[in-house]
Amino acid sequence: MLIKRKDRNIILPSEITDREVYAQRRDFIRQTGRFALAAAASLAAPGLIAATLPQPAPRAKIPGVKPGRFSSTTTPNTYQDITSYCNFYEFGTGKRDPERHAHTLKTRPWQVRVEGEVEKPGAYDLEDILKPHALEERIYRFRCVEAWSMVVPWVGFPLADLIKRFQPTSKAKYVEFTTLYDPEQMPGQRRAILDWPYTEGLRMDEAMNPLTLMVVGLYGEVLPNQNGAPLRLIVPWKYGFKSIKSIAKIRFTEQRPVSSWERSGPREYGFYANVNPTVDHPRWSQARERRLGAGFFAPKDKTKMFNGYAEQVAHLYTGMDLRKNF
Ligand SMILES: Nc1nc2c(c(=O)[nH]1)N[C@H]1C(S)=C(S)[C@@H](COP(=O)(O)O)O[C@H]1N2
Ligand SMILES: [Mo]
Repeated sequence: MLIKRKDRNIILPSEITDREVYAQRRDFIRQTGRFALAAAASLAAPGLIAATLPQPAPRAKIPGVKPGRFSSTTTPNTYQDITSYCNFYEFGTGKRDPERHAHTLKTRPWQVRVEGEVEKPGAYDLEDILKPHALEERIYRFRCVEAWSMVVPWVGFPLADLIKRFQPTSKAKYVEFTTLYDPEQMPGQRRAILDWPYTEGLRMDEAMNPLTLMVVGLYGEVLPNQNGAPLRLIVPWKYGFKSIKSIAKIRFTEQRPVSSWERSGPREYGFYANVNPTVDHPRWSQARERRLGAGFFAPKDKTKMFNGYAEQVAHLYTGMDLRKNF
Protein backbone atom coordinates (compact mmCIF):
# COMPACT_ATOMS: atom_id res chain seq x y z
CA MET A 1 0.00 0.00 0.00
CA LEU A 2 1.16 3.50 -0.77
CA ILE A 3 1.11 5.76 2.22
CA LYS A 4 0.79 9.41 1.30
CA ARG A 5 3.01 11.55 3.46
CA LYS A 6 2.06 15.17 3.68
CA ASP A 7 5.52 16.13 4.85
CA ARG A 8 7.38 14.21 2.16
CA ASN A 9 9.08 17.32 0.84
CA ILE A 10 10.21 18.60 4.20
CA ILE A 11 13.85 17.93 4.96
CA LEU A 12 15.04 18.27 8.51
CA PRO A 13 18.39 20.02 8.96
CA SER A 14 19.67 16.81 10.53
CA GLU A 15 18.99 14.94 7.29
CA ILE A 16 20.70 17.40 5.04
CA THR A 17 24.24 16.28 5.63
CA ASP A 18 23.40 12.68 5.03
CA ARG A 19 21.79 13.70 1.78
CA GLU A 20 24.85 15.69 0.85
CA VAL A 21 27.19 12.85 1.62
CA TYR A 22 24.94 10.64 -0.43
CA ALA A 23 24.86 13.14 -3.29
CA GLN A 24 28.65 13.52 -3.21
CA ARG A 25 29.11 9.80 -3.38
CA ARG A 26 26.61 9.60 -6.21
CA ASP A 27 28.44 12.38 -8.07
CA PHE A 28 31.73 10.61 -7.53
CA ILE A 29 30.35 7.39 -8.87
CA ARG A 30 28.80 9.22 -11.79
CA GLN A 31 32.11 10.91 -12.60
CA THR A 32 33.99 7.66 -12.47
CA GLY A 33 31.49 6.08 -14.81
CA ARG A 34 31.25 9.06 -17.11
CA PHE A 35 33.76 7.99 -19.76
CA ALA A 36 32.30 4.53 -20.10
CA LEU A 37 28.81 6.00 -20.28
CA ALA A 38 29.80 8.68 -22.76
CA ALA A 39 31.47 6.12 -24.98
CA ALA A 40 28.46 3.83 -24.87
CA ALA A 41 25.99 6.65 -25.44
CA SER A 42 27.87 8.13 -28.37
CA LEU A 43 27.64 4.78 -30.10
CA ALA A 44 24.02 4.14 -29.24
CA ALA A 45 22.32 7.55 -29.23
CA PRO A 46 24.48 10.49 -30.30
CA GLY A 47 22.12 13.23 -29.05
CA LEU A 48 21.57 11.84 -25.57
CA ILE A 49 24.51 13.24 -23.58
CA ALA A 50 24.32 16.73 -25.07
CA ALA A 51 20.63 16.96 -24.29
CA THR A 52 21.15 16.28 -20.57
CA LEU A 53 24.05 18.70 -20.02
CA PRO A 54 23.26 22.18 -18.65
CA GLN A 55 23.31 25.03 -21.14
CA PRO A 56 26.58 26.96 -20.84
CA ALA A 57 25.60 30.41 -19.60
CA PRO A 58 26.93 33.44 -21.49
CA ARG A 59 30.14 34.55 -19.82
CA ALA A 60 31.08 38.23 -19.72
CA LYS A 61 34.40 39.82 -18.71
CA ILE A 62 34.26 42.66 -16.19
CA PRO A 63 36.45 45.53 -17.42
CA GLY A 64 38.99 47.33 -15.23
CA VAL A 65 39.48 44.79 -12.45
CA LYS A 66 42.70 45.43 -10.48
CA PRO A 67 44.54 42.92 -8.28
CA GLY A 68 43.42 43.48 -4.69
CA ARG A 69 44.80 43.10 -1.20
CA PHE A 70 44.83 39.96 0.97
CA SER A 71 45.05 37.58 -1.99
CA SER A 72 46.09 34.01 -1.29
CA THR A 73 49.12 32.79 -3.24
CA THR A 74 47.62 29.32 -3.62
CA THR A 75 46.54 28.37 -7.14
CA PRO A 76 42.78 28.84 -7.41
CA ASN A 77 40.39 26.01 -8.15
CA THR A 78 39.21 25.76 -11.74
CA TYR A 79 36.26 27.80 -13.01
CA GLN A 80 34.55 24.49 -13.62
CA ASP A 81 34.96 23.36 -9.97
CA ILE A 82 33.84 26.68 -8.53
CA THR A 83 30.73 26.95 -10.68
CA SER A 84 29.60 23.33 -10.63
CA TYR A 85 30.00 22.41 -6.93
CA CYS A 86 27.75 24.93 -5.19
CA ASN A 87 25.50 25.38 -2.20
CA PHE A 88 22.39 27.37 -3.04
CA TYR A 89 19.38 25.66 -1.51
CA GLU A 90 17.00 28.00 -3.33
CA PHE A 91 17.86 25.81 -6.35
CA GLY A 92 18.07 22.41 -4.68
CA THR A 93 20.12 20.71 -1.97
CA GLY A 94 22.53 18.84 -4.28
CA LYS A 95 25.89 20.44 -5.08
CA ARG A 96 25.20 20.15 -8.80
CA ASP A 97 21.63 21.49 -8.59
CA PRO A 98 22.43 25.24 -8.63
CA GLU A 99 24.43 24.99 -11.86
CA ARG A 100 21.51 23.20 -13.52
CA HIS A 101 18.65 25.27 -12.15
CA ALA A 102 19.82 28.79 -11.24
CA HIS A 103 19.22 30.11 -14.78
CA THR A 104 15.62 30.88 -13.71
CA LEU A 105 16.89 33.71 -11.51
CA LYS A 106 16.56 37.13 -13.17
CA THR A 107 19.41 39.32 -11.99
CA ARG A 108 18.44 42.48 -13.94
CA PRO A 109 16.82 44.75 -13.00
CA TRP A 110 17.85 44.22 -9.37
CA GLN A 111 17.27 46.32 -6.30
CA VAL A 112 18.67 46.19 -2.80
CA ARG A 113 16.51 47.59 0.00
CA VAL A 114 18.44 49.29 2.78
CA GLU A 115 16.61 49.54 6.11
CA GLY A 116 16.95 50.05 9.82
CA GLU A 117 19.50 52.14 11.67
CA VAL A 118 20.80 54.25 8.76
CA GLU A 119 20.58 57.85 7.66
CA LYS A 120 20.15 56.85 4.01
CA PRO A 121 17.59 54.03 3.78
CA GLY A 122 15.91 53.26 0.48
CA ALA A 123 15.65 50.98 -2.51
CA TYR A 124 18.90 51.16 -4.46
CA ASP A 125 19.30 49.96 -8.03
CA LEU A 126 22.18 47.56 -8.54
CA GLU A 127 23.85 50.09 -10.84
CA ASP A 128 23.77 52.73 -8.07
CA ILE A 129 25.17 50.25 -5.57
CA LEU A 130 28.13 49.51 -7.84
CA LYS A 131 28.82 52.90 -9.44
CA PRO A 132 31.39 54.50 -7.11
CA HIS A 133 33.34 51.34 -6.32
CA ALA A 134 36.57 50.20 -7.95
CA LEU A 135 36.47 46.45 -8.47
CA GLU A 136 39.38 44.29 -7.37
CA GLU A 137 40.27 40.64 -7.63
CA ARG A 138 40.96 38.84 -4.38
CA ILE A 139 41.98 35.23 -4.26
CA TYR A 140 40.47 33.90 -1.04
CA ARG A 141 40.45 30.56 0.66
CA PHE A 142 36.88 29.36 1.13
CA ARG A 143 35.89 26.71 3.68
CA CYS A 144 32.56 24.95 4.00
CA VAL A 145 31.24 23.47 7.23
CA GLU A 146 31.00 20.09 5.49
CA ALA A 147 34.81 19.89 5.46
CA TRP A 148 35.72 20.83 1.92
CA SER A 149 37.61 23.91 0.88
CA MET A 150 38.55 25.72 -2.29
CA VAL A 151 40.42 28.81 -3.46
CA VAL A 152 38.48 31.34 -5.51
CA PRO A 153 39.49 34.50 -7.42
CA TRP A 154 36.53 36.70 -6.47
CA VAL A 155 35.84 40.11 -7.98
CA GLY A 156 34.32 42.69 -5.67
CA PHE A 157 34.79 45.66 -3.38
CA PRO A 158 35.00 46.08 0.40
CA LEU A 159 31.61 45.91 2.11
CA ALA A 160 32.86 48.67 4.44
CA ASP A 161 32.90 51.17 1.55
CA LEU A 162 29.26 50.42 0.75
CA ILE A 163 28.13 50.58 4.38
CA LYS A 164 29.73 54.00 4.84
CA ARG A 165 27.57 55.37 2.01
CA PHE A 166 24.38 54.43 3.89
CA GLN A 167 25.59 56.26 7.03
CA PRO A 168 24.67 53.86 9.84
CA THR A 169 23.51 55.50 13.07
CA SER A 170 25.26 54.95 16.40
CA LYS A 171 22.59 52.33 17.18
CA ALA A 172 23.69 50.11 14.29
CA LYS A 173 25.50 47.22 16.00
CA TYR A 174 24.77 44.49 13.43
CA VAL A 175 24.04 44.11 9.74
CA GLU A 176 21.47 41.61 8.49
CA PHE A 177 21.43 40.44 4.86
CA THR A 178 18.46 38.81 3.13
CA THR A 179 18.34 36.86 -0.13
CA LEU A 180 15.60 37.50 -2.69
CA TYR A 181 12.34 35.72 -1.90
CA ASP A 182 10.55 34.58 -5.05
CA PRO A 183 9.54 30.91 -5.33
CA GLU A 184 8.81 31.46 -9.03
CA GLN A 185 12.45 32.22 -9.71
CA MET A 186 13.83 30.16 -6.85
CA PRO A 187 11.88 26.89 -6.90
CA GLY A 188 13.74 25.52 -3.85
CA GLN A 189 11.79 28.04 -1.78
CA ARG A 190 8.63 25.99 -2.38
CA ARG A 191 9.99 23.36 -0.01
CA ALA A 192 10.35 24.04 3.70
CA ILE A 193 14.06 23.22 3.86
CA LEU A 194 14.81 26.53 5.54
CA ASP A 195 12.67 29.32 6.88
CA TRP A 196 12.85 31.39 3.65
CA PRO A 197 14.16 33.84 2.69
CA TYR A 198 17.74 32.99 3.60
CA THR A 199 19.19 35.52 6.02
CA GLU A 200 22.64 36.07 7.47
CA GLY A 201 24.22 38.61 9.75
CA LEU A 202 27.49 40.12 10.87
CA ARG A 203 28.53 42.23 13.81
CA MET A 204 29.29 45.76 12.62
CA ASP A 205 33.06 45.43 13.13
CA GLU A 206 33.08 42.16 11.17
CA ALA A 207 31.17 43.84 8.36
CA MET A 208 33.60 46.77 8.37
CA ASN A 209 36.72 44.58 8.36
CA PRO A 210 38.70 45.14 5.14
CA LEU A 211 38.61 41.40 4.32
CA THR A 212 34.81 41.37 4.01
CA LEU A 213 33.93 41.57 0.35
CA MET A 214 30.82 42.39 -1.71
CA VAL A 215 31.24 40.12 -4.68
CA VAL A 216 29.99 40.61 -8.23
CA GLY A 217 32.27 38.29 -10.18
CA LEU A 218 34.79 35.48 -10.30
CA TYR A 219 37.70 34.73 -12.60
CA GLY A 220 37.35 38.30 -13.94
CA GLU A 221 33.84 37.60 -15.20
CA VAL A 222 30.30 38.44 -14.10
CA LEU A 223 29.21 36.14 -11.26
CA PRO A 224 27.26 33.12 -12.53
CA ASN A 225 23.80 32.76 -10.99
CA GLN A 226 24.71 29.59 -9.12
CA ASN A 227 27.45 31.48 -7.25
CA GLY A 228 25.07 34.18 -6.02
CA ALA A 229 24.52 36.76 -8.77
CA PRO A 230 24.21 39.63 -8.93
CA LEU A 231 25.60 40.47 -5.48
CA ARG A 232 26.86 38.23 -2.70
CA LEU A 233 28.91 38.44 0.43
CA ILE A 234 32.25 36.73 1.02
CA VAL A 235 33.54 36.52 4.58
CA PRO A 236 36.69 34.43 4.16
CA TRP A 237 37.40 33.63 7.83
CA LYS A 238 33.94 32.15 8.41
CA TYR A 239 32.28 28.95 7.21
CA GLY A 240 30.70 29.23 3.76
CA PHE A 241 27.12 29.54 4.96
CA LYS A 242 27.82 33.08 6.23
CA SER A 243 28.55 34.17 2.65
CA ILE A 244 24.97 34.89 1.60
CA LYS A 245 24.04 34.97 -2.09
CA SER A 246 21.77 37.12 -4.26
CA ILE A 247 21.28 39.84 -1.65
CA ALA A 248 18.03 41.82 -1.90
CA LYS A 249 18.00 43.52 1.52
CA ILE A 250 20.50 44.97 3.97
CA ARG A 251 19.19 45.94 7.39
CA PHE A 252 21.10 47.63 10.20
CA THR A 253 20.03 46.64 13.71
CA GLU A 254 20.76 47.22 17.35
CA GLN A 255 19.91 43.62 18.31
CA ARG A 256 21.85 40.64 17.02
CA PRO A 257 19.91 39.13 14.09
CA VAL A 258 19.20 35.38 13.95
CA SER A 259 20.50 33.83 10.75
CA SER A 260 18.70 31.10 8.80
CA TRP A 261 21.02 28.23 9.71
CA GLU A 262 21.14 29.29 13.33
CA ARG A 263 17.34 29.29 13.42
CA SER A 264 17.09 25.85 11.84
CA GLY A 265 19.79 24.21 13.99
CA PRO A 266 21.14 26.39 16.82
CA ARG A 267 23.30 23.60 18.21
CA GLU A 268 24.97 23.01 14.87
CA TYR A 269 25.29 26.45 13.31
CA GLY A 270 26.33 29.36 15.48
CA PHE A 271 25.95 33.02 14.64
CA TYR A 272 29.71 33.62 14.55
CA ALA A 273 30.64 30.52 12.53
CA ASN A 274 34.34 31.37 12.54
CA VAL A 275 36.39 28.58 11.00
CA ASN A 276 37.73 26.84 14.08
CA PRO A 277 39.48 23.45 14.01
CA THR A 278 39.01 23.05 17.78
CA VAL A 279 35.22 23.41 17.77
CA ASP A 280 33.62 20.31 16.30
CA HIS A 281 30.31 20.35 14.54
CA PRO A 282 28.07 18.10 16.73
CA ARG A 283 28.12 15.41 14.05
CA TRP A 284 31.66 15.67 12.68
CA SER A 285 35.13 17.03 13.34
CA GLN A 286 36.25 20.36 11.90
CA ALA A 287 39.96 19.62 12.33
CA ARG A 288 40.62 18.66 8.71
CA GLU A 289 39.36 19.57 5.29
CA ARG A 290 39.48 18.25 1.75
CA ARG A 291 40.57 20.63 -0.97
CA LEU A 292 38.09 20.43 -3.79
CA GLY A 293 39.68 19.17 -6.99
CA ALA A 294 42.54 17.48 -5.16
CA GLY A 295 40.86 14.13 -5.75
CA PHE A 296 38.74 11.98 -3.55
CA PHE A 297 41.67 9.99 -2.17
CA ALA A 298 44.09 12.89 -1.54
CA PRO A 299 45.08 13.33 2.11
CA LYS A 300 43.09 15.96 3.98
CA ASP A 301 44.66 19.27 5.08
CA LYS A 302 44.67 20.57 8.63
CA THR A 303 42.05 23.28 9.03
CA LYS A 304 43.51 26.64 10.03
CA MET A 305 42.04 28.88 12.72
CA PHE A 306 39.97 31.62 11.06
CA ASN A 307 40.62 29.78 7.78
CA GLY A 308 44.17 31.18 7.79
CA TYR A 309 43.12 34.81 8.29
CA ALA A 310 43.88 35.00 12.05
CA GLU A 311 46.36 37.83 11.60
CA GLN A 312 43.65 40.06 10.13
CA VAL A 313 40.67 39.09 12.30
CA ALA A 314 41.65 37.37 15.58
CA HIS A 315 41.56 40.75 17.37
CA LEU A 316 37.81 41.02 16.71
CA TYR A 317 37.23 38.19 19.16
CA THR A 318 39.62 38.92 22.05
CA GLY A 319 37.96 38.14 25.36
CA MET A 320 35.26 36.01 23.71
CA ASP A 321 34.85 32.32 24.46
CA LEU A 322 34.82 30.94 20.91
CA ARG A 323 33.51 27.57 22.13
CA LYS A 324 30.37 29.28 23.42
CA ASN A 325 30.23 31.85 20.65
CA PHE A 326 30.82 29.35 17.86
N1 LIG B 1 20.96 32.48 -0.36
C1 LIG B 1 21.83 31.51 -0.08
N2 LIG B 1 23.11 31.83 0.20
C2 LIG B 1 24.02 30.85 0.49
C3 LIG B 1 23.62 29.49 0.55
C4 LIG B 1 22.26 29.19 0.26
O1 LIG B 1 21.83 28.02 0.28
N3 LIG B 1 21.40 30.22 -0.06
N4 LIG B 1 24.55 28.51 0.88
C5 LIG B 1 25.72 28.95 1.67
C6 LIG B 1 26.73 27.92 1.82
S1 LIG B 1 26.41 26.67 2.94
C7 LIG B 1 27.95 27.98 1.17
S2 LIG B 1 29.17 26.83 1.45
C8 LIG B 1 28.20 29.03 0.14
C9 LIG B 1 28.59 28.37 -1.17
O2 LIG B 1 29.04 29.30 -2.12
P1 LIG B 1 29.45 28.79 -3.59
O3 LIG B 1 28.34 27.91 -4.06
O4 LIG B 1 29.63 30.02 -4.43
O5 LIG B 1 30.72 28.02 -3.41
O6 LIG B 1 27.08 29.86 -0.09
C10 LIG B 1 26.34 30.22 1.07
N5 LIG B 1 25.32 31.19 0.72
MO1 LIG C 1 28.41 25.49 3.28
